[in-house]
Amino acid sequence: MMVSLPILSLLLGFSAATQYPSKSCSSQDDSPRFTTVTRGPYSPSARSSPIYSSSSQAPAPTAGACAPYWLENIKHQGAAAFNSDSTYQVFRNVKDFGAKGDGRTDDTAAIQRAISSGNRCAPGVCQSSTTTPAVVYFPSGTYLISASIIDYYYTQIIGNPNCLPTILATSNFSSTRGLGLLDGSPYQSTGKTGFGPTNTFFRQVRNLIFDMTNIPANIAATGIHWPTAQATSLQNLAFNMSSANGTQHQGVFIEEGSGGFMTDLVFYGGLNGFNVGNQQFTTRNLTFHNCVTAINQLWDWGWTYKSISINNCQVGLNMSAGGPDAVNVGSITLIDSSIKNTPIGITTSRTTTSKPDAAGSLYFENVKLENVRTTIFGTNGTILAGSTGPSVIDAWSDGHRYTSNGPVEARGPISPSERPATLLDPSGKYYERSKPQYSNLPLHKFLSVRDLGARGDGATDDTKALNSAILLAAKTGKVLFIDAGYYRVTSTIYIPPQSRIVGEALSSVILSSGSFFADINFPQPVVKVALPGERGTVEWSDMIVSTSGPQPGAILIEWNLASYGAVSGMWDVHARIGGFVGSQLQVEQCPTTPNITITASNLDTSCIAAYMSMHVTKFGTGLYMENVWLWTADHDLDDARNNNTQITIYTGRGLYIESERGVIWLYGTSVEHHSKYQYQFADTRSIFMGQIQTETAYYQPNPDATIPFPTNPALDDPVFSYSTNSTLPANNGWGLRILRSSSILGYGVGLYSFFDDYSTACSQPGAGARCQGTIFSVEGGALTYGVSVYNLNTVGTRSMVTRDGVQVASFADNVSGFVDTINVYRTE
Ligand SMILES: *[C@@H]1O[C@H](CO)[C@@H](O)[C@H](O)[C@H]1NC(C)=O
Ligand SMILES: *[C@@H]1O[C@H](CO)[C@@H](O)[C@H](O)[C@H]1NC(C)=O
Ligand SMILES: *[C@@H]1O[C@H](CO)[C@@H](O)[C@H](O)[C@H]1NC(C)=O
Ligand SMILES: *[C@@H]1O[C@H](CO)[C@@H](O)[C@H](O)[C@H]1NC(C)=O
Ligand SMILES: *[C@@H]1O[C@H](CO)[C@@H](O)[C@H](O)[C@H]1NC(C)=O
Ligand SMILES: *[C@@H]1O[C@H](CO)[C@@H](O)[C@H](O)[C@H]1NC(C)=O
Ligand SMILES: *[C@@H]1O[C@H](CO)[C@@H](O)[C@H](O)[C@H]1NC(C)=O
Ligand SMILES: *[C@@H]1O[C@H](CO)[C@@H](O)[C@H](O)[C@H]1NC(C)=O
Ligand SMILES: *[C@@H]1O[C@H](CO)[C@@H](O)[C@H](O)[C@H]1NC(C)=O
Ligand SMILES: CC(=O)N[C@H]1CO[C@H](CO)[C@@H](O)[C@@H]1O
Repeated sequence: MMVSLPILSLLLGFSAATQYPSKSCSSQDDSPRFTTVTRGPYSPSARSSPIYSSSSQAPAPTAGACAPYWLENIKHQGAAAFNSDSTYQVFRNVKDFGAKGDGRTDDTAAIQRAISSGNRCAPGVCQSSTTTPAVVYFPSGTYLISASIIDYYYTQIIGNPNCLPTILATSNFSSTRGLGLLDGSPYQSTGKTGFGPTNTFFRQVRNLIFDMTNIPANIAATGIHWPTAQATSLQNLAFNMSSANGTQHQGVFIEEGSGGFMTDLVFYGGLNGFNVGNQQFTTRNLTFHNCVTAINQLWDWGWTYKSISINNCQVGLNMSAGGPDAVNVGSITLIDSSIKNTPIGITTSRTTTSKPDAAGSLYFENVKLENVRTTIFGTNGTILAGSTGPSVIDAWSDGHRYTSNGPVEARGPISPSERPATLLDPSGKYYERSKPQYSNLPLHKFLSVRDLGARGDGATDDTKALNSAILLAAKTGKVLFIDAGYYRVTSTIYIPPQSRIVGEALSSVILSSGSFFADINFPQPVVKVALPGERGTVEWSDMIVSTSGPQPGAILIEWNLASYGAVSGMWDVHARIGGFVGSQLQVEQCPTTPNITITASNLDTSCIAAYMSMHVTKFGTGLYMENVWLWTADHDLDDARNNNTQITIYTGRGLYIESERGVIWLYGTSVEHHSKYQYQFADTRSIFMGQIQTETAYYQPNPDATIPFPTNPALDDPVFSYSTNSTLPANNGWGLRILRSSSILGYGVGLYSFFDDYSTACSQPGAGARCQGTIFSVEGGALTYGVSVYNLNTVGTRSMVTRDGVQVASFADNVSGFVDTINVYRTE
């Protein structure tokens, strides 16, 4: 998304020179007397035996024996298809740029060369670009740095996962260049970060240790500064900070943006492990040891914390920013986590009279405690006592509840969600699984699609070559490496069961084109994962599916695969529709037309770019999706004016799930700017959502959701009727529509409507949420049950939830700053 929001202006004054004020820990001394409570073991009512275990990374070999990593040694043939420099290098090994990794040589300049060479998109100079992607690879070693490494747009920074390389700061580390050992978007002289924080997409950092222990404890050192947005991830990183009394170190610092996903991070020491604020984020498997405050929440709308382990800290999660008169934190969802040997679990500033009314909303479920003096500490002392011995809090919430009726201002225990056993691991936690990196597979277990004849040059028709490479890899049990490139396809790409496919630099793009995908009444999948009825598993990561030119009949991903007893996954696989070189759907072709009334007859049909982003059919089941962004571009990433110029691209539907069995996990997914809906679930069940996020198309209601896509009853399309009554809310697409479905669990749901025909006046604070009438629809009468949504945040929408067409919750009852927040919504 690309709006700048008022709340951010509070933080824009922040710069590298003005460090975030360090906080005093003295409030611990005011903590209330020690209290003990013991609760029974966690026992969600619907639990029976789970069917699989949450898997982890392959264990790293013992020190000294560092196994080679296939990515380091595979032939490097990835290319930037639409970069005019034919010698442009996608894969960069930092050692080829002069880095020594010997722990003695200052590698700062060499690492920076590896990132910047090739005329790439630099912060402060370039807003965004898709033509200069890079993998910056670190072999094992210790890389000494004396100043910040500055990240560029569209960069994957990857270390050898078999023995994590260490980025070691010198004792005289200079912070004049940036904020942090790695600065994802350094502050410029303008006082703003280099890349617009809500437009900083397509980047990753994984498999590294950031060691700050040489930097004196009293210096406010930062591991990673990461003000980013969708399609970004941090994975498998450790932060080693000073544990000295008075330490000012922090691990990850985020002050703005619209994220995003992070997982498998470990923090040692420091004042704050996490010091973060952003519209929304999904974060899981974070472990904190010996931090003063494990998580300091600066602000948010919604943030989902899953599988968090906090050990030997002073404070677990401080969400009291702003104080009761101006609560900064919209909502926090914390599940399947533990807090141990930490005097204060959570501090909040929410009270019955705090402002804004619905802010500071907190939901937690299945949280283990051990030796925690106070679980929740409020402005006037203990809100929820702690526990000396081990105990579990099944579920507890603080905020606006809509259960049998609402709103009810509620604080206290609540019955936990009824968790379908099919979604759980053996310990009763929701199943989770990190992106496979194949660290223990030898190089000969990989095939390169380019070796097998696919060109990926953006021009050649690669349909045949890609299809046969995928089949060969599946048949021979190999992982298919899709080298960076744009693979133009003119009919469907079929991914059979047992496929394992991995892309490069988030720039391995399947690009549909031509007449096969041109019929709005006869849509075709671009990528079809299994045929209906096929069983098995598929692993697919780090890729993008896109369209080129008008493709009104393109379904980007169709998922038919049935996985039972094992789980299939999509990690960092995104749909990107329009807004990049090669799409033929840029500002030249598809400008916005806010001052022209768009009708079926004057609508520019050459900008109808997809029928649907993703369809999980009746057959598809056992699907794990993590960090998946289905994006219809709202602006041009390769705008020649370097100004993120907005564009109008029409796509019909976002993510449609009609799986009969369900069993689908959505960790850190977002779906944006489709016409009829972003998410729609029909006749399905057992779906876990851990922070989902949507945006309504910016052009709506000009035109509204009735055009250009005809209603397809076979897909249970919502029926909109065109309204000429200007006092009625317009027919914009749904953010989330649930019909005839059960056991739908939303742990963090953000449904945003910022615009009315490209004007944001309708979503400004105090404007009366005028962008959209309704955004979240629960339908199907008694056939829909077991829907639980925690921390629903909406923007610009009058009615936050409707049940069978009747308003359940009005925004006016749940104002929470820029957003409106409901803490708990449950159907019967
Ligand atoms: C910083 O320390 C390194 C040794 O760790 C030394 O080589 C270098 O000269 C120092 N730089 C400055 C600017 O003091
Ligand atoms: C952290 O740094 C200390 C001091 O350099 C070192 O002893 C320790 O092994 C490091 N821990 C990790 C996890 O890197
Ligand atoms: C930490 O430092 C403060 C003041 O600098 C001092 O009062 C306190 O006793 C110290 N704590 C420990 C555990 O050393
Ligand atoms: C959590 O992250 C740590 C650190 O990367 C990793 O060792 C562990 O396997 C992860 N756990 C799971 C369940 O993935
Ligand atoms: C929590 O953070 C606030 C600043 O947002 C600070 O004033 C307060 O002291 C912190 N509370 C604790 C217990 O550290
Ligand atoms: C907290 O304490 C203050 C000062 O004693 C009091 O005015 C306020 O009403 C209390 N708030 C709550 C929620 O108890
Ligand atoms: C559209 O209309 C508004 C107000 O009527 C005007 O301010 C704006 O300049 C117009 N935009 C264009 C692109 O013509
Ligand atoms: C860049 O876009 C902004 C609005 O998004 C506009 O005000 C400004 O004039 C544009 N600048 C250029 C150089 O096009
Ligand atoms: C428009 O809708 C409003 C609200 O439902 C209604 O009161 C009004 O009569 C309608 N106007 C027309 C012209 O139908
Ligand atoms: C239930 C509840 O707290 N409702 C409040 C919603 O917000 C408005 C304005 O902020 C209050 O007036 C209501 O009391």
